[in-house]
Amino acid sequence: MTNISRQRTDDIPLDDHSSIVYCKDFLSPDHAAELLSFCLNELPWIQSTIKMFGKPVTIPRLNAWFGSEPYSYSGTRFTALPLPKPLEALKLSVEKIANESFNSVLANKYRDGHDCMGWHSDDERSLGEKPQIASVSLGADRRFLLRKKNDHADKRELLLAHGSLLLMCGECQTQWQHSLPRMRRVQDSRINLTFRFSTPKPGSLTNISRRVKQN
Ligand SMILES: O=C(O)CCC(=O)C(=O)O
Ligand SMILES: [Mn+2]
Repeated sequence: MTNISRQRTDDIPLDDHSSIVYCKDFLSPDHAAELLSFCLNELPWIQSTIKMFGKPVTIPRLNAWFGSEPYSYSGTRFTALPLPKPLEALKLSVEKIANESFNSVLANKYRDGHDCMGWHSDDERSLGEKPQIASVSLGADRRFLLRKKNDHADKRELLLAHGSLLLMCGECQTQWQHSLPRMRRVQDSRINLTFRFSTPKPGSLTNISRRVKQN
């Protein structure tokens, strides 16, 4: 069954070991507008080509990757860029709510409702066993779907609003998949910023800070 959540701050259990937290009014309207304009105009967006069934496919969105380590995704390698100042400040606010430290951000730009992201989990090995993923949305409201990996009929649906924060917790990435479907009527752009903790590869010179915050 599909549930649409419209509550302001919503702790939504998915199963005994997985939950999501949705904070609709995470950012003030002014801060959200400022960040949206910064991300649209200042981030170094690129459109990647990935390999699907051995064939190159241009993905239907733009990306930028910030952190200390490069990021690989379906054969594409993103060079890590330093986090711009406005996103550094945002990271601190996200960390307070998530009670966890993050060291990387994957930014997605959906130019309009034709851009989308298919079913997947954020389960790269570098993210660890049960990664918490924190996701800030700016711009056009878009549907966000979750489905259980071993029972695709078990689904949830949220409308991710401008200025909201979504936390995916527990076994969300091992037991569930998520996607952002096309919404052809939507003409405005949407930015999504996912905050992650990515463990550097052995031999990397990066200093790992403690993952769980102590305060
Ligand atoms: O745009 C979104 O809300 C989802 C982004 C996402 O799932 C990802 O970057 O892995
Ligand atoms: Mn994801």
